[in-house]
Amino acid sequence: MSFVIGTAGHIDHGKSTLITALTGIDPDRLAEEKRRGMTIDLGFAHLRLPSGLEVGIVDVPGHARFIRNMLAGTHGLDAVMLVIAADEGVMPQTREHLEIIDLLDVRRGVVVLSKVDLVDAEWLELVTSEVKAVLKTTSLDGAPLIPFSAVTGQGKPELVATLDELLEGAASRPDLDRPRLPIDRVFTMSGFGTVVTGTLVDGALNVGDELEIVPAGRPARVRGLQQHNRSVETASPGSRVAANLAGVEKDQLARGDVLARPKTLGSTRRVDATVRVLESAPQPLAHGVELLLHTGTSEVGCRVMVLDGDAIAPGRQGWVQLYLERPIAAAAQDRFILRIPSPSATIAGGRFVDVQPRKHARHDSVVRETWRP
Ligand SMILES: Nc1nc2c(ncn2[C@@H]2O[C@H](COP(=O)(O)OP(=O)(O)OP(=O)(O)O)[C@@H](O)[C@H]2O)c(=O)[nH]1
Ligand SMILES: [Mg+2]
Repeated sequence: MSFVIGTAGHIDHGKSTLITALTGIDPDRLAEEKRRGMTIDLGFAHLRLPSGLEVGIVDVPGHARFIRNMLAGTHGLDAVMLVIAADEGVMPQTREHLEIIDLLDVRRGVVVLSKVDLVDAEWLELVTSEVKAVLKTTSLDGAPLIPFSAVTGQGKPELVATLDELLEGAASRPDLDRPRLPIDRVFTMSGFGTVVTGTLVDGALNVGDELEIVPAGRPARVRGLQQHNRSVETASPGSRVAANLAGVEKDQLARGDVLARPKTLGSTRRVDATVRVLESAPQPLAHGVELLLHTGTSEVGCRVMVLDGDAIAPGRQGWVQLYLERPIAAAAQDRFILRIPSPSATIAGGRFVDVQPRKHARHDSVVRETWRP
């Protein structure tokens, strides 16, 4: 059994430093990241917890400009570590990442109050109550808060024990015998060729599997598999996977593509979905608006058709049909986020209900009647 934990939180609050403190692995691998001292793209590490459980860790950037990378790293998470610097407290991307976690319905999480070496007890108390209040209306309400310092090591044993407790009751990801690997990284390794990485869901992958790249429809064969830097014959759902592929070049693949068994995963340009608009949304979700849709590791422009009314107000839920700019791999029940491209803001999120729907007329009563819970 293996699980995937992600980080979340505002820029410079200590996410990557925390991962290094926990695992000994620096998740910032790009030269530009090292030079600028900030995360730009996703980083990966792994950890064996005291229980023996192996977890993959995904580190995300906090900078608002790289939110699309954060979104690609936040699919398939079993738990999240929301990192909030004790000296700064709740900041804009603390809130935005928390909203995304909430919309994606990640329910297991821990808040790491980092940099506690920089504050006194009185200040820590103030920040703690601020954080508890902000969590209240989200899926992380009541999550444990752990004061932590990468400088003194304070909080590290408690955090590791808490991660074990969070995952103790977690069921492993379902094996639907329909493996999907939404790709988050593509690179070449000399002597091996094309390698892709991702968080595997819905089924296992085996060395030798003949797969299809969706939506392009191109075939690829699994030449080798790695989990946590070890070669394996089979990778199980719910784990971080690196797959060495034969029959496909690096430039024929990109983040957002999905590896699946041939003809098991459709691609689509139209989806029916249920959405919830954020209380903090800068505008209602209006009929006809053009937004960015993020699901799995993919990002695509879309036009929103509101099916019950002209707009869905902040804080409300409703039904929509989304028209996508280009086909993406999608399955019913997949979660997604909708963002306003400019000025960039998260507005809503939800779940696909039907990924091969017919075109609906406005105010289509059939939709409402068949979908109302
Ligand atoms: N004093 C102190 N400094 C810390 C601690 N953790 C991180 N820092 C410092 O805070 C700065 C930012 O840390 P990072 O780990 O890069 O922060 P981040 O959240 O990964 O930032 P982004 O990836 O850009 O969002 C670095 O200079 C760290 O050395 C801590 O516990 N105590
Ligand atoms: Mg970082």
